[in-house]
Amino acid sequence: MPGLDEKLHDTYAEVLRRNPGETEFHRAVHEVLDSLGSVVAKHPQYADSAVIRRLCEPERQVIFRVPWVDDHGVVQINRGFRVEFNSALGPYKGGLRFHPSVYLGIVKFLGFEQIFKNSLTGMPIGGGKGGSDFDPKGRSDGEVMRFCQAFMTELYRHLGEYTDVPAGDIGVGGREIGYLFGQYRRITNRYESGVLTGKGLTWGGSQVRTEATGYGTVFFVNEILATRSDSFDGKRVVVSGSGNVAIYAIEKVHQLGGLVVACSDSAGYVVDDKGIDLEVLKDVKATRRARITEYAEARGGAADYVGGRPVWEVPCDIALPCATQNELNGHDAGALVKNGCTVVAEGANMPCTPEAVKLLAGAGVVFAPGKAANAGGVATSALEMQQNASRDSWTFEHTEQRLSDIMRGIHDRCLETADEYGAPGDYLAGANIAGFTRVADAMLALGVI
Ligand code: NDP
Ligand code: 2IT
Repeated sequence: MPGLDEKLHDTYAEVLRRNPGETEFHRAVHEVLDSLGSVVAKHPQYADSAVIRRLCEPERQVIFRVPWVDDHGVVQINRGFRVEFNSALGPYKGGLRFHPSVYLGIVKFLGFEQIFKNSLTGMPIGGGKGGSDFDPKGRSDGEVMRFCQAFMTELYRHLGEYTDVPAGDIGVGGREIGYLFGQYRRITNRYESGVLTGKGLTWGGSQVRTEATGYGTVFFVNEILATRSDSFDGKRVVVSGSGNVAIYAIEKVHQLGGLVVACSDSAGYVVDDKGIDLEVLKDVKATRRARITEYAEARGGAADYVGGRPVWEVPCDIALPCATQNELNGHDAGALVKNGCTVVAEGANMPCTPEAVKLLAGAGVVFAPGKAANAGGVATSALEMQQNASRDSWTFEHTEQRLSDIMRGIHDRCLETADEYGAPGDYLAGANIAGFTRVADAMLALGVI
């Protein structure tokens, strides 16, 4: 177990033994444990009360069959998941992912990350995650609706505004949240707005939730730059993905004076040296759900499409991985360093492999881990819950200001904690330790449950 403090070896060995084959989950746990050596040395009560071992075991895991009928009358069977990981700080909170790669190990890695991310926001939300191996690509609206209804027909009994509050993630956006909320309302006969977040603005949603993850990531980078008396002005930025997080990261970079010159989807990337045209990108990817090749076609000679290659080969000052896990490896990190990139901030969850993280750190590139940099999405979900609970709705400006303040708070907490534990400037250590101590203290107070 390279790098792990001796006191944590047994905990990690137990995770490996109990969760065979769940490589993404193993990695997420290892990354947090790796930061906790100085914490258990300073505060033996965490080790004594088995708080870390308890944190690694979800409070509850639900796996269920999702049967539905496609447009040809054929019965389809998918698998649904909800992992309710930790509720020491509040109701389980975290998104739903619909993607063919989803299995228990992915949901557990995401749920585990979510505990520390949600803790870092300082808001009253526990950690959970869910999803299905359903692939929305190429499915009609009717098929997506019937799938969502079938999914919620089982999931509803585990949810509630004081129990478990899902939201979106890969493959789950406003359309899916609408169908899920509709079915929850129909089954329960309750207009319980606080049971899901990411709702539409006319039916209980919050301003800025759609934009929040991408905007929040860019606010976080803006704080990093400010500590170096720098700004986005004139910076070349590369963003991976072209979904919800990527689109609004691009929008905020442009608002702050940077230029996003490339973005991607799962098949390839586009380079547009004058800056990504967001109107075109939104039309291709968000409205028409088409392939990013169509972006290059729509831009004529202004943009090029490169298929099957990593977007990280495009030279930039700042890189924002906003697509999926393990999308930026050691080789990609090497290319970024060679081309002079100085900041990498994770809009996605765990997009950088451990080799990449190590290489970036060794080269002096500032690395902002997802559990800090992309926490703006779930934080704004918590703001949506607040508005639902008080039957209120805030303006865009007010909500965006709250988001910006929250991201500054997370940034500062990471740096202060890193300093306190002898790792100055290390955002990864700061995020892991600050996220851990808040939730661990709550667990200690609540007793062995
Ligand atoms: P979307 O479904 O809106 O977009 C996902 C994007 O990533 C698409 O461009 C997709 O390409 C690409 N992508 C997905 N899977 C792969 C893959 N295996 N390889 C390469 N590219 C891929 O999802 P989001 O934007 O919501 O989520 C993106 C990331 O951000 C995820 O890691 C998610 O967990 C994380 N996140 C999301 C939050 C949210 O509020 N939505 C909050 C915090 C983190 P294609 O179109 O080809 O499928
Ligand atoms: O990974 C994440 O933080 C999300 N997908 C958002 C979760 C939420 O509940 O808003």
